[in-house]
Amino acid sequence: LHRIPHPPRRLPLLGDVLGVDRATPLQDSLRFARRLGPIFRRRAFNREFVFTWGAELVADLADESRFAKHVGLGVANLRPVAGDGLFTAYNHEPNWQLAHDVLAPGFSREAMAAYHPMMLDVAARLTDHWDQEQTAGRSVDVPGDMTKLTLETIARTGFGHDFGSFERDRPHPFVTAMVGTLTYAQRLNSVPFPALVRRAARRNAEDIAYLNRMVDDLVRARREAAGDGDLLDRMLETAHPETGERLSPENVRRQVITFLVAGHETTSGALSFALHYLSRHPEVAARARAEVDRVWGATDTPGYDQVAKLRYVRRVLDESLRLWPTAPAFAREAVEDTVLAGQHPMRRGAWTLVLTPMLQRDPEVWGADAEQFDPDRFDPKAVRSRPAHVFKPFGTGARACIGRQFALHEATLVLGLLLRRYELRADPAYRLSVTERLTLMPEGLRLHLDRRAGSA
Ligand code: MNH
Repeated sequence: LHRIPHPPRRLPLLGDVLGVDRATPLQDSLRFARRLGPIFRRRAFNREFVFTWGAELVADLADESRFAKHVGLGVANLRPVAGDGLFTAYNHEPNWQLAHDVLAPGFSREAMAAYHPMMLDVAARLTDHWDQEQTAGRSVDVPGDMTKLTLETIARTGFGHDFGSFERDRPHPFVTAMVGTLTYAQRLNSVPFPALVRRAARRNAEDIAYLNRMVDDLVRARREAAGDGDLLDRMLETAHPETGERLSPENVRRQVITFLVAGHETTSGALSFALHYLSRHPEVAARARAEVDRVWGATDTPGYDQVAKLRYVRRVLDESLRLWPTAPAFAREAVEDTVLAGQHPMRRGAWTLVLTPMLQRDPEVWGADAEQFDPDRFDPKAVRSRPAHVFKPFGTGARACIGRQFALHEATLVLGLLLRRYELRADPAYRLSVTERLTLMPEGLRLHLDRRAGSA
């Protein structure tokens, strides 16, 4: 451990908390990373964390025979909300494998193709809203509207539910409660004793109680009237293919909350960053738009297969997720005593936090212009020229994101629809500012729209 660098000046109790901002722990860590190199330590309130981002180290951490997901920090702080749901389950909890096996078919190609028309319906509500704003000469609230879109999409495809987000002036109480619990979970990492935030803790308990009530109502309604084979039907009805076991009612509640939260917040951020970059790179937007016109022809309601064919739009998305992976870190623990990359001894259970944004900006891998937005980094030749495990926005191994295809399909579809319908104009005064609540989101991003001639 003594070989791993740390900041020079350390306060006896506080540790390395000088010059850090409680609201932006991730961006602070990125600054430390640039100073201290591919592996470093940070201490706060007598707890010490090891951060890793060097490509060689991360590739070694991806070895599933020696390392596994660690449920720590922000993820562990979400246990009161999401319990042994898929995202927050410990590796050894039997409900992880059970839920994984029961729910994986909900993300198969067939399942995705069935979600596609529902995604189109929700996207039409977004474009209706944007048409109105455009006609009225108003700019649009990108992160706010992307959050409405992605919440409605997961609610509709997963649970046959409609939050009515686009008909509301203020976010749905579910969103407020969810943002509350995410912010609280992040904040717990930067206070020495939870007792210091007693009022926030009470607020958090209320948020969790609200989420539980809302989800219990939703599940009760479904038990009375069957759905159309969505995720919730699978949770309630599907027995494990081998053991015949089913998810318990308490676990179903945890899974519904998990999917409603994990299924929209990160996709919303990814779409928002992509729209920001498209508005700043008109030549990229023009190329992407030309591809949409070519692949979709005359139709504004593409079929399922016409989305995967938007190769360049997908590169725009990948490049946005490279610079701002919206779930910006994941933790790995040693499953046995081992030596990380032949250099750093780790005891069984020791863990480190992988800083994805730094991994994905490492100039040794991505070149001297790694901080620049350039979707051509993801053309197939360029991808083949890079080592494995240098692009990890969806995590790694058995506990990687189950919703990856879902998110990529939804986001590519929506970017295609928006590029086809609008020209995006950035506010020249806007400077990208990133807010953190475990996930990342561009703050205060508004865009002006022009309708394209000929779009229906
Ligand atoms: Mn998602 C796990 C990123 C969209 C549901 N997700 C993860 C992990 C990352 C991640 C990183 C691994 C975290 C860890 O190792 O601790 N997820 C994303 C990103 C997007 C995303 C960047 C969008 C862009 N995720 C989605 C969507 C859904 C979803 C959409 C659901 C519809 N994610 C999950 C679930 C897990 C997860 C569930 C936990 C999987 C497991 O541990 O088995």
